[in-house]
Amino acid sequence: MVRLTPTPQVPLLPPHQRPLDMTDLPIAHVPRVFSGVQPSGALHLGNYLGALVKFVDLQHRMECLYCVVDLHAITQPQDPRLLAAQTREIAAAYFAAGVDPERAIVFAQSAVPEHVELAWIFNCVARLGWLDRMTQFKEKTGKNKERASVGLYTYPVLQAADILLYRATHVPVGEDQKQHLELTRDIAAKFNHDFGADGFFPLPEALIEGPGARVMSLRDGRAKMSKSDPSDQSRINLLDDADTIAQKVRRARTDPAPLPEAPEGLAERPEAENLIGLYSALSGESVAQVLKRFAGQGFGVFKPALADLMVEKLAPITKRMRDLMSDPAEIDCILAKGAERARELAAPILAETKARVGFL
Ligand code: AQP
Repeated sequence: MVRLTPTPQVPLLPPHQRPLDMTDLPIAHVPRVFSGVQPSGALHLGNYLGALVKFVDLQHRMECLYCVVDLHAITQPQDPRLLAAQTREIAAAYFAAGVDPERAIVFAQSAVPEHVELAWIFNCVARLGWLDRMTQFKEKTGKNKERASVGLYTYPVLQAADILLYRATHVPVGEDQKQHLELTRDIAAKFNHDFGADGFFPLPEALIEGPGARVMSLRDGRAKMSKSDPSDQSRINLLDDADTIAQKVRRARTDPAPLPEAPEGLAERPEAENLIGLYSALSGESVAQVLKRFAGQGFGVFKPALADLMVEKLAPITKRMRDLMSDPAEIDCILAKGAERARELAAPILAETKARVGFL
């Protein structure tokens, strides 16, 4: 659960006033949200429901930083001619979904070099054994581990730095990021322990709950919807037009049985469960309510209703995204201002971290 009552923040000491034993901790942490999306391809419905919807909601309740994590994107090959455009596209998606850059701090990760500096320190805190257990690295590399970049392997360490650089306490993400968040907590706890800094870094909470926490591929109900899936038919992109959405939903893999009367009837039917889950997430109705309406019907009836709902919800976002993307200079300006604000928050935290490590 999100804690909404702010706790007072103990200000960081300027380096020259810092006592050597630093026993002024633990620190009460201001509730602060950090999250990001990689500009590694077209944003899809999973990113929207798993992350963006939560970003919009949280900005009204807490201080929020939303980053376009371009340093993460280059852990896998990116076309340099496209990366900047994709970074702007993610920012446009944030704003089109309802993130207000006056309220939340929105910026590109590479514009705040403090992320990389803290990541190096954390590379020396995290243990190889911890990273060896990360399932996303295994999923992304498959049998080609030897050819993966070192950056892809240490990706979760950079993610820990992204979050802890601002001493963020809450991280809205989809379910696929749960393990990485646990690693962030382990790194925070080990740093605090190793450097006698009890409570210096918070142990951030993942905000995963919500109906769109795990959106699955339209081609395989057991694989998550992903930007990097080679099949465009596997996902609904935020920039897809109405006809494309209708066609993708029509072609989505399903089974021949009619829809059940209750959620239990969706067990062992991953594709049906995914489509019903999408209807529920987009309509705001519970899965049980959706099933009540469509029980006994085949996908021939359900799919057009789902496609209509998707178009109704996504079309205004798509339009706003396109409008915003027609003015790249404006997006760059908003991101640059956001980076300045982010650096102001990060600087004293990084300075304190470096002092604790023993750097002059
Ligand atoms: N299928 C999904 N369902 C729910 N949430 C999802 N997210 C991603 N896929 C789903 C959430 O979107 C946020 C941004 O993700 P990301 O782009 O930074 O990284 P990712 O999780 O690796 O997303 P993709 O789409 O699978 O990208 P690629 O293919 O480039 O790796 C995160 O909060 C994530 O949980």
